[in-house]
Amino acid sequence: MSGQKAFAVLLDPDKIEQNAFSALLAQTVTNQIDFFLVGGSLVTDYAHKEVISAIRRHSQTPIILFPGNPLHIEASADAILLLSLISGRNPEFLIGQHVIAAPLLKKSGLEILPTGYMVVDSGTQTTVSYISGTMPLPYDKPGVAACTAMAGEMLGLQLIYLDAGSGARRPVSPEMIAAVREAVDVPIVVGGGINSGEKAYEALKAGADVIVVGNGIEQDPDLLPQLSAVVREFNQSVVQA
Ligand code: 1GP
Repeated sequence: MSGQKAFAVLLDPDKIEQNAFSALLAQTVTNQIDFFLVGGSLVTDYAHKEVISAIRRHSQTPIILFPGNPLHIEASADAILLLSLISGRNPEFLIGQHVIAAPLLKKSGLEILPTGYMVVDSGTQTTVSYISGTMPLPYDKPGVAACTAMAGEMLGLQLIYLDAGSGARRPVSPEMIAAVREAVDVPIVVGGGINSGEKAYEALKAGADVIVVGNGIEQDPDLLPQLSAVVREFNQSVVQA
């Protein structure tokens, strides 16, 4: 990671609507995005491969898998977030699924990005909390988040992903992002409920290195150019300062 802030667009193959997907891919030609994340909690229609090849036809932007389980492994992506759900206490999502996935991952040739995944309470129960059977981190406990991230970093995880969950009513608070930023040196990814330029800016200012946006872009096609501009302007202002 270059030290510059980055913008990632999340595509959930399970939710993609064809017209909106084509329009979004066309937008990514004229608006810089840094990564595509492909994934989600469920698999009802196994379309990962098709989604990845459609992206490849439009763009050279790296594609990173954001898996909910080993069924989401797809070798045609560039890399995978190997998520350890460190906000939870379910061994299946801390190590169990990883044991099942390890031989497939080794064969896939995907770049492995060991990630401390921290789900943060957003006021409603998220799919990931339900599926993983874990409690999210309390919204207003930045200190607990900081210690969790610190432990993740000490265990060798190379990224921390703070996630309020797809379509969250409120994103992770700037206070929590700042506390985690203070606690660890590894890059911090922040997602869930970022649906405006202001929220993106607040997350970046608090210390997020990468912002992930999925739902907001699906709801409002004008959001992608806005967020791309926010990240570019943020990076330029840091260079000039
Ligand atoms: C969800 O962090 C991602 O896991 C993105 O969330 O869909 O709310 O942008 P949104």
